[in-house]
Amino acid sequence: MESLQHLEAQLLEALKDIKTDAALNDIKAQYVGKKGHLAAAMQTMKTLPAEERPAFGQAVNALKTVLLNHLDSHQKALNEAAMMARLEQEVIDVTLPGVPFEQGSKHILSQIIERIEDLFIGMGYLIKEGPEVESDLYNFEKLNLPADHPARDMQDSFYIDEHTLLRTHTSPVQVRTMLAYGGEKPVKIICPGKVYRRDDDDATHSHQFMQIEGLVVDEKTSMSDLKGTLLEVARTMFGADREIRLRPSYFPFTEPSVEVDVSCANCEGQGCSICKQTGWIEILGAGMVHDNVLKDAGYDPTKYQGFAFGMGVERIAMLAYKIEDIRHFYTNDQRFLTQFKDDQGGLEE
Ligand code: 2U9
Repeated sequence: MESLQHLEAQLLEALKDIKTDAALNDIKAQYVGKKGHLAAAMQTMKTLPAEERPAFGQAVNALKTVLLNHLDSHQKALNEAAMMARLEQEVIDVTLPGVPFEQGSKHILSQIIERIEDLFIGMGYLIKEGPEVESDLYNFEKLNLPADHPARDMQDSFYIDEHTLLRTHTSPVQVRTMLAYGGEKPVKIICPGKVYRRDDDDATHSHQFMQIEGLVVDEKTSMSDLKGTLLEVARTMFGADREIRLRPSYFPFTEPSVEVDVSCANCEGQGCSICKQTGWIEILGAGMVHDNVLKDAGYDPTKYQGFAFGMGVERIAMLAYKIEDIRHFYTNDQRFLTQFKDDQGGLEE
């Protein structure tokens, strides 16, 4: 009985040094296992006089419960310590600054093209694209520019072979569309895309640039339809208060032809350095489609009329955002590009 009483104290003393599950399992075996101290105590019971055995048996059982409780508490303490150690190792400092996430934005030329596309989609136009490597047939011949026309000079275009060149405008897309429509269906399209001209690059010229051209062919199409349409373009790009004026001009593929000015948003028409004191800025060219062009694309000019227009996207962007050098669009300087977040805002500031 006396040695039984010491067992609890012994166990508590031993547990003080137990830091691992394995060591705890050893101790558990030593005390409450089949060959442990309690089992040995039970063995000694046989040597006791019969009247002492029940009390001894009860004492052993009670002690077993007490020892198991101590072992269990220690196990819980070990588990808790292990969890705390893990938490400490996996600690996240929520006060540390985050890793910056740089969000890109659309190129300013793409933004302008999409804005003009949206305008024309709203007016029922289709967007058409075509090849950048073209035949002289679609790029010149079908646009009323015959073989001896000065605009077809080898010096002015990038020829690939005698009859193949990089397109100098997106007009061949309109020609292809008219031919595909077979001279019967009305046409209402805009054609955005890259074009190429043999120019020396400088602040206002580039051998490659973006154009948007438009073409409407129908049975009652007039110059006033053209003017109303171009007024929408001017107001979309330069602000709701803008006015336009048309000046006579010449293009081989339109007759009559006009150049289109927008009233200067900078000085409200008073005259400033941006509009060279005139109050007006040239933004595009346009006209009624030449009879020869309608005919060559299969449309009967006594039945159909058409209007067409063309604009350089870089020029529009330079005017709208006061960009002074066309080469900024192509050199991918982040300091330039990041100024134009796609917010639809800047153009009408
Ligand atoms: C077809 C019939 C007619 C397209 C047109 C212009 C006037 C024009 C220039 C603006 C600045 C080119 O980028 S720019 O240098 N374009 O002035 N373009 S009418 O006329 C067409 C096109 C296709 C079948």
